[in-house]
Amino acid sequence: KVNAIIFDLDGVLVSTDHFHYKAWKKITDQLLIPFDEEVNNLLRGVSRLESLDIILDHSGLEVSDSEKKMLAEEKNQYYVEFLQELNETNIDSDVTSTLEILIEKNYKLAIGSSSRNAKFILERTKLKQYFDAVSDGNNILNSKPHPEVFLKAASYLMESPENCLVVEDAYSGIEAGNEAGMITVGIGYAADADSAQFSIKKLSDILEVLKN
Ligand code: G16
Ligand code: MG
Repeated sequence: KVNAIIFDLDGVLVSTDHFHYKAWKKITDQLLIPFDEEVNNLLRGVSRLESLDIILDHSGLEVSDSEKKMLAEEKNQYYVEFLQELNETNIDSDVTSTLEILIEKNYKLAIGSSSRNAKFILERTKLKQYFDAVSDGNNILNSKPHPEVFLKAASYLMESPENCLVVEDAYSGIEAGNEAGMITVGIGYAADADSAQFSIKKLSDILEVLKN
């Protein structure tokens, strides 16, 4: 029985994925290394530093650990600059109406995001009010596909994993949800992930999934 729903943030509730792309693109242009949407898709759900490793791996460029730290920080400065444009008008009405219906149906709702900027994004978009708990990049040691971020969310909600459903746009996030022993639903980029137990086109389709 599903009691709680854990939502990934970037790519599920809000389209910040494009801001991540633009911020990394500034860095890769400076370094004169290639970076495209295809590589960007590999960064979904992956932590900041691990994302940089993936980008560097694709380019063959080697940099020191201290330089990596600086580059990741610089990327975040660009990203946070883009986030200043974000507000509640950037949230699809399908998202807010679905969250409202789920609350009315007494589901507990949480965020399970790899981002260290999750709370800032939730505040800027006025999404924060819908959630009973936020598990994000600040409270985990291992990022997706490790299940930690979702297991923490479940424990904040005081629910056992088998009663939780995860909505994800990243393959790494579907893997993390499965690993956590939760029901997994793929959307967006992960809508055709074979490993997801369900696949939806828009967030409100989750209401149909819950009838199963
Ligand atoms: C998001 C994005 C990733 C990003 C990660 C870390 O995760 O999908 O691309 O690298 O957060 O973000 P930050 O640099 O803000 O800490 P999610 O889990 O919400 O999709
Ligand atoms: Mg995501």
